[in-house]
Amino acid sequence: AALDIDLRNALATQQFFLQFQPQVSLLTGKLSGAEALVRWRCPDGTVMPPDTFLPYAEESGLIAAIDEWVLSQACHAARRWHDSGMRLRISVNMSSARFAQRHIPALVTRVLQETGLEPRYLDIELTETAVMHDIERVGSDLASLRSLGVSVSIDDFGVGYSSLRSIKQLRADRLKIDRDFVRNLAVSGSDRAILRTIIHLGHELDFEVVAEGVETADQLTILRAERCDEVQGFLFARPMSMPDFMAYAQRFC
Ligand code: G
Ligand code: G
Ligand code: NA
Repeated sequence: AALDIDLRNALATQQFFLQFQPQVSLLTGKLSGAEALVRWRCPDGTVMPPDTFLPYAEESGLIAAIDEWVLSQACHAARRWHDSGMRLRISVNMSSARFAQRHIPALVTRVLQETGLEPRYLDIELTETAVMHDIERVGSDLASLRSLGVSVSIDDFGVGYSSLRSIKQLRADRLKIDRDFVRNLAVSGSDRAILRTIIHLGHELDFEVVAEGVETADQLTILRAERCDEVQGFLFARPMSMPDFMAYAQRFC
């Protein structure tokens, strides 16, 4: 309960902030966008990663307000990139709890209007587990988002509970391969076989495939050879502040 009050206060007093981690296209070699990642700067100055506080926010229901704040801030940030000539996409995480409330398409419509961001530059990330948990309801919201022109990515793909049969029901644009499959890529033949299979299956079903947690040049070489579309990870950059990301993007372009 104490943490609940802290989180409410944190939201009210702007203690949350976003960092941005680049996503790079292996097709063009260019920056395609960034994932927005929320952090909490506590009054004592320590910065808390999302894993430490989002579960509590989900329990108390405050996650809805946090995700809304993140979405709005992230779209404002992308709008600023566009105003400086950088046509980059922003990826925003949405919790499953938020989706369960069914107002996501309306919220996204409102935030796009407020920020003037073109819909195709917004990507909504939802975990595989969240989608599969309630494929009927979530699926119809995903379809609504896509009809707005917003893209949808299935996050942490491969560690959830999708059966091969249910994958074709996923109404999404991208699969983000969980970093569990990337970690041992260069040393494990079976991990490489799984990764290759996910990429092939994804392409056959018209998904783009993104790999996260790319840390080494060897991993990148393999991902390129296996025709992965996009990569994200410490090899390129850690999540960065807005000014650092803009400087990075200007150097990259
Ligand atoms: O940034 P970091 O790697 O510590 O993030 C850990 C996890 O927290 C990520 O897997 C990500 O999905 C989740 N996360 C980060 N930012 C947000 C956010 O703004 N909203 C939601 N719902 N989840 C987030
Ligand atoms: O699952 P999701 O895409 O939301 O995860 C993003 C999280 O992963 C961020 O919190 C980020 O800090 C972390 N992350 C990003 N790149 C790497 C990486 O190359 N290695 C590791 N270990 N973590 C990463
Ligand atoms: Na994510």
